[in-house]
Amino acid sequence: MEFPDMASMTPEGRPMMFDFEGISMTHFFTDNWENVRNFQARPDDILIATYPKAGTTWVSYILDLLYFGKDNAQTKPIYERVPFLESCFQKFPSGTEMADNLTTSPRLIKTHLPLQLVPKSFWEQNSRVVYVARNAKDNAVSYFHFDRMNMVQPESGDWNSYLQRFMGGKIPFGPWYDHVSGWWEKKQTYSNLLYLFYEDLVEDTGREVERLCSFFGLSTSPEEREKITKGVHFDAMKQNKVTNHATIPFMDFKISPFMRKGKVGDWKNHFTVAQNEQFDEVYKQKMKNTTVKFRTEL
Ligand code: PPS
Repeated sequence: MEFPDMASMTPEGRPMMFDFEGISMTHFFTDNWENVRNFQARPDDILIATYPKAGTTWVSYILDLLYFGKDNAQTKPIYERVPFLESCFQKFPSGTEMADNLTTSPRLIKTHLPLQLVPKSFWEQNSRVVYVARNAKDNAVSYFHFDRMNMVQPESGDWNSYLQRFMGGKIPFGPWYDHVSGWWEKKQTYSNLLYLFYEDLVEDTGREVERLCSFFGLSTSPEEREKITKGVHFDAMKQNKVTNHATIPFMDFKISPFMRKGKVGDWKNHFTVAQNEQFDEVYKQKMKNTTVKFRTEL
C-alpha cells in the first residue's frame, strides 16, 4: 500500500500516535476532523459507539439485519453498509462522505470516539445511540491481536509492552477506562442511549437481539429474531464475506484473523499472574468513580 503522508509513519510503515485533544490518535482518525466535527446527524440516525474491539461489527450486523435484512440480501461488506465516521483511509472514501451518501433510513453509523469528541449534532438531533462495552482484559487482548495484523494501526509490540500502553491509554482512542465510564455517565441523562455489554451478547444473543428490538420499537417476529440470532453467531460471521473483513487490503490474516476467537475469558491465555495483579490494581484506581461493572468470565 502507498501512503502519501510518510512524515506521520514509522519506518515500518505504521502510523505514529500523537495527542489529539487529550486522546492518543493516529492521523487516520483526525485527517478529516473538520468534516467530523461539523457532521450533520439526523433524528433517525443510529450511532453505534464502542471502544475498538468491543463488539462493533457484531452489533452493526445485528442492526443491519433487523432493519434491512428482510428485503435486501446483503452482499456489500459491513464497513460499507455502516460507515466508520471518523475514518479517513487513503483509497477509501472518508467516513463522513460514506455516511452522507447513505440512502437508507435509518443510517447506521459507527464511531470509536470517546464521548467528548462525538459531533454535537447527534445530541442536538436526539439521535439514538447503542454503546457496546467489553471487559477491559478481553478488550485489551483483542486490540493487541488487531494491532498485530492491521497495518494502519501502530505496532503492537510484545504483549507486555502492549498491556502497559493499554493501561496508560497510549493507544488509538485513548484510555478504555474513561471511554466506557464516559458513555456510562451519558446514559444516565440521555434516554436515547442503550448500553450493551459484549459479555451479555455472548451469554444470550437472542435476549440481546430482543433488547435491541424493544429499544428501537421494532416488531420483529420471534422466527425472524431467531433467524437473525443464528446468522450473527461467531462461526457464521467468520464465514460470511459481509462481516469477516477478508477483503480489507491492509489486514494480514496470516498474523491473526479479524474474527479471531469471540470469547469471554480469553485474557486468561495471555495475562501472567503478575500482569493480572498489576492490571487489577490499576483498574481499581481508574474505575473508582464509576458504577459501571463488567464480567471477565461467564
Ligand atoms: S472493530 O475493529 O473495533 O470494529 O472490532 P469489533 O467488531 O468491535 O470487535 C472485534 C471483536 O469482536 C468479536 N466478534 C464476535 N464475538 C462473538 N460473536 C460474534 N458474532 C462476533 N463478531 C465479532 C471478534 O471476534 C473480535 O474479538 P476477538 O476476541 O479478537 O475474537
